[in-house]
Amino acid sequence: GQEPSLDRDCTTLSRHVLQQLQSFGPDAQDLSALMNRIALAAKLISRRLSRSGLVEGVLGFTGEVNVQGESVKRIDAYANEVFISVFKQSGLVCRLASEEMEKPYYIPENCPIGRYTLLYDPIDGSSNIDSNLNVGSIFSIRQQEGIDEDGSAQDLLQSGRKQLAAGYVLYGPSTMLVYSIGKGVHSFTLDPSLGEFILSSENIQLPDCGSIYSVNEGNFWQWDESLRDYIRYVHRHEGYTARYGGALVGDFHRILFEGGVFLYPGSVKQPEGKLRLLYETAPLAFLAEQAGGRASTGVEEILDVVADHLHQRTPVIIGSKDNVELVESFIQERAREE
Ligand code: P6P
Repeated sequence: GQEPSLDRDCTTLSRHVLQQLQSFGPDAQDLSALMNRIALAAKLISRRLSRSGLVEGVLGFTGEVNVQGESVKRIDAYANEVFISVFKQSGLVCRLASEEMEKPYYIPENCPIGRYTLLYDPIDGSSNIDSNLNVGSIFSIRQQEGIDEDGSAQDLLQSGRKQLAAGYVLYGPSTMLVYSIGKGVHSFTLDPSLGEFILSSENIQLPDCGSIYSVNEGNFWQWDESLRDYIRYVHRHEGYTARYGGALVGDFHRILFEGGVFLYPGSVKQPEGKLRLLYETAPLAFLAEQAGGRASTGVEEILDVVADHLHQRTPVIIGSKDNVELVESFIQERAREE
């Protein structure tokens, strides 16, 4: 039955991580401490976002440009700095890799004792801030494997199945943190009055099939014919509804909780699609599989992709098993004809 509300109020993030791992080995303690650091970063960013538009420095541009070639809004730079400073103090993370940094950043104080690498997108969908719509942070934790001399971070390019933990923070009407350490997917809601993330859903499971498809149909003419076949199909068949917020974390969160499929396909101009593998699609693919769903590039599982560089992009089809398979069937159909 439902735990008494007090118990639920006291299931904080760090306690939850320890509970899951049962064993209190070094990994359990480390992952619990790391999730606590993520929570601290999330609280700092959430607080800043709640003032966006009021406080100088949250909106507007720094004039710099990130790996996307997008002009960096101040909040992206601020959020990137938050993760760096929070994890400097952790003593656990030796290296940070972010969309906002061309090369990974080694935390000198923590190396070489640091056992982990954090990969993250500090603020995803920052263009949504100006219209006060949701944005998110995405993170992935991997083992620190040696010190790469030339900073090419070859060890980070291994498949997403090497991830120890992954998740995201959704800065929406409430701030939610959703994570997995390989033992199911769990969500926490920030209680600002407590300053704590309190457990809200455990062992979230994606339904095998859902009615939502989430894709930017404005790119329709950029896609391969197979994706257009899929869109024509869902237009013609009852029971589908389109939802697209234009920010990955919010669009994925909707699929995780309601079922269906999110797609960001490749296009003629960008065959690899727009979204980054190591700190966007691989962490979400980790969650999707942990929640009983799937994440595909259209031809292979996202979690099997081995990157050839840090900021590599992949096409992504992610969500309920049956919905992902339906999209793939159109891709396979066209491939047979070629
Ligand atoms: P489009 C936001 O800029 C972002 O990186 C993701 O958060 C989002 O899923 C995607 O790009 C939206 O791209 O081309 O649909 O505007």
